[in-house]
Amino acid sequence: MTNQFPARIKKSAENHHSRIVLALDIKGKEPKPLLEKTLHILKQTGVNLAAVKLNYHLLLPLDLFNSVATIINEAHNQGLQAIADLKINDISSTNTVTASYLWDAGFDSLIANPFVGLEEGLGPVITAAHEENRGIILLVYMSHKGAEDGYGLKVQSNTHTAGRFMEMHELFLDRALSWGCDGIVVGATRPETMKKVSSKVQGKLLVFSPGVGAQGGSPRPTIQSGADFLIVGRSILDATSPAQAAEDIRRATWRPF
Ligand code: BMP
Repeated sequence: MTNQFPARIKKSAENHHSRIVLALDIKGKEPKPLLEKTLHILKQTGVNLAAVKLNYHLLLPLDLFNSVATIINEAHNQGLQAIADLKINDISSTNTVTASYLWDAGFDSLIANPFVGLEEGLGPVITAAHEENRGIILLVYMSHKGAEDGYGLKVQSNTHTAGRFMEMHELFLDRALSWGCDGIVVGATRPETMKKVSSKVQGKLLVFSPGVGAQGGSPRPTIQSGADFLIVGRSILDATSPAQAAEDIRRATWRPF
């Protein structure tokens, strides 16, 4: 079966004229008010979004098959895709169990770390995801300052680059392409990298970009540099009116595919 995640998220984007993935990074230790607050934000902002992303903020305190599934269900009812952001990063027997729980809860895609490699790492997860019609998004260059300490390292891959030195993020981009992934994450705080990546990707992968607003990146230039989607958390969640903030970013950044 062909994996339809890229087509589904583009359709959600077209339906809402939105390039926004809302990071539902809502804090709270009591599960019931946390769920209520999340659903409230989702109802207020959903019409301005293409997708939602759920991180440890919700996946640790909430019950996966109950509250998390309810949030995903609400997102789907609003025509939005749901991305699980656990940045999975382990051996394949663990990764595949993690992924199968996430698919059972209803997620459409997950974010993974290419550092662990393909064989006995992410390979079986990518295969299983595509069999289940779900997407895999790989980290290529994260948005925070210290990302340079990892993604900016110069490496020599004997299997991949014929002895040439390249930066880790270039290797990760090649992995995302050759492993048949669906999308990548590149920080909005790295406009030059974004331009290089998008010229190489040329529509073969969706480019998701976190780091606008609170982390210093700018929404419109990030889309103009080639990002397909902006991952936005605090600029919307902490605004006086999350609905208005989402609408403002949506209007400033919408363009058709
Ligand atoms: P904010 O807009 O509040 O900075 O949130 C960004 C979101 O994207 C967070 O959920 C964070 O974990 C995630 N993220 C990121 O900020 N940088 C990356 O490189 C990768 C991420 O997933």
